[in-house]
Amino acid sequence: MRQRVVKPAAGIMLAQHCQYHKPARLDSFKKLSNVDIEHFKSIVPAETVLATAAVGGTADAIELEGFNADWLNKYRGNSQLVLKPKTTKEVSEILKYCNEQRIAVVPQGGNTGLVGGSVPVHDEVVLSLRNMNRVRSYDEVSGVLVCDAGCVLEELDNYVAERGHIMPLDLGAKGSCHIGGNVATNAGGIRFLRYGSLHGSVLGLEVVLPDGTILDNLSTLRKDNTGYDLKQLFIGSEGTLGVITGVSVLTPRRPSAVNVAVLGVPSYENVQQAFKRARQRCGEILSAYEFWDSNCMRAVLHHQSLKSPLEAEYPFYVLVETSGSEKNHDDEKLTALLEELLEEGIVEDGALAQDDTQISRMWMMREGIPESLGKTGPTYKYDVSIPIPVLYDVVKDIAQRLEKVDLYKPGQSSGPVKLVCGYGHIGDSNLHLNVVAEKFEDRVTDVFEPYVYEWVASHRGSISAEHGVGLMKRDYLGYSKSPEMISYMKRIKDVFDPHHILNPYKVV
Ligand code: FAD
Ligand code: 2HG
Ligand code: ZN
Repeated sequence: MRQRVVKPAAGIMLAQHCQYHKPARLDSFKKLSNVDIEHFKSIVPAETVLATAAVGGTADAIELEGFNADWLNKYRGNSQLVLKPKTTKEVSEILKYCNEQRIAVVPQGGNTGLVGGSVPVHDEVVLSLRNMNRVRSYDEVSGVLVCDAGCVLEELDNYVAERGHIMPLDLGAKGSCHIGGNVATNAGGIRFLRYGSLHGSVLGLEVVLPDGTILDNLSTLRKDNTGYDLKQLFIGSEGTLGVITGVSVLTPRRPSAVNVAVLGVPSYENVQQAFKRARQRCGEILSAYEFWDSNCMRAVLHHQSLKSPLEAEYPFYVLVETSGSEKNHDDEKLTALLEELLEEGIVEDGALAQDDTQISRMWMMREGIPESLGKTGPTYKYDVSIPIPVLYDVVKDIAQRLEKVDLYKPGQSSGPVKLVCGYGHIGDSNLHLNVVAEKFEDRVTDVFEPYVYEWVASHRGSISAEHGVGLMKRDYLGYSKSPEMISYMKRIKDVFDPHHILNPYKVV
């Protein structure tokens, strides 16, 4: 079982968090008073109301710290009130009141989001779903799970594993993130290659709208063509249209045979060739194809207690996973693939996991990258979709731009920029470009913002493959969406949230 995902060292970064454009507080939002706190205490259990003295409560500001600061310690709000309702009805009453009173609200799941979407910008009320964490039903025949939005992904995966099934998504933050947060961000992760997007796996949602209306669309049906599929609008809406309180999701049969190999690859060109070959040779049992570069590998080996399964260092590493039901058959296929790749020089070394412990160590190597980079220093993160042939070019390009202006010296772990690296779900054309700096500062940011977004747009990519827009990319949405599309997005926002109380300042 994986542990809750660890936040990078907060102490180092707290002083530096505010290096981002913070929009001004909108005067149209009410400032909370003790009258509001008393009202909330009358509609939800008092112990689920966490209010500071500034608004008539008794909580210490430090108790609200974990709700005000994001995982990266980059974005920080100043909320004086956290509400942790236990039922959908309570969520409905909270929102109805906030809507009437024009009180701004930020829905929060596990707070593992990476784009500043999950924390307040100013004094918005934090509506945490963490107390809504029950499985509502599970159908072992169809594999349909219906649960509260605040269930932790890993706990759900354990729950369905006991019944022979698997959650259709998995990510490094699984020990902390909620299924509601996953749906709200349309999270991708490491099982995307095999099971696809949540737009396909989520069968129904229960959503509370800002005016308190409960939209019960908690269908368990795979097929339903009765007009507009409203739930799709909430998948990836990042808490701006409604609060997701219940989720119905299709869980596939858990594969009984899983094999993992890590490969040492001499060039990015060869990473692509090996992918092509893996698809040819493994076909339907190929379940993940992840890559990372040598800078990531050094960081992960330094910060996690892991040893590389390969003898030497390589420019690139690939993790290949197969999942099937015939152990011997799958073993043969992966072994044959490895032999072929080695013989043809496409890869220079490869290690095949011999047991479950080795499998999980190999995965820790890949999934431990964000945490390891966070321990190295404050990290700028770009999560982009780019056609595979040019996917790694942007990493090289950014490194060169930083070198040119003397902000980065590759191989030296000090300086304004310590590390530029690339990794990600290459099988899904999804690159994570990370730049680890000494601190978040304008002279560094200006080198690659908006340059990265221009670069991505020029290749018809997406400025967010999986983490979403949040506050971070709000002003850059135009690089991936046309003015007409943005205008329709705004109109949809107006329909569901006419007073814009839900997650203000984010997305559109
Ligand atoms: P939060 O961070 O709390 O919120 C995220 C957004 O969703 C916010 O805008 C918030 O307002 C909204 N929201 C949350 N809950 C609700 C709700 N119930 N109703 C309405 N809106 C809501 N992401 C990937 O896609 N793939 C990865 O592989 C991946 N790996 C990660 C690895 C690490 C180590 C970390 C720290 C993050 C990773 N992420 C990844 C990003 C993050 O974990 C996902 O975006 C995740 O889905 C967020 O879930 P959460 O419960 O933490 O949501
Ligand atoms: C991953 O794939 C996550 O590990 C996080 O999406 C990526 O931190 C990042 O940039
Ligand atoms: Zn990712």
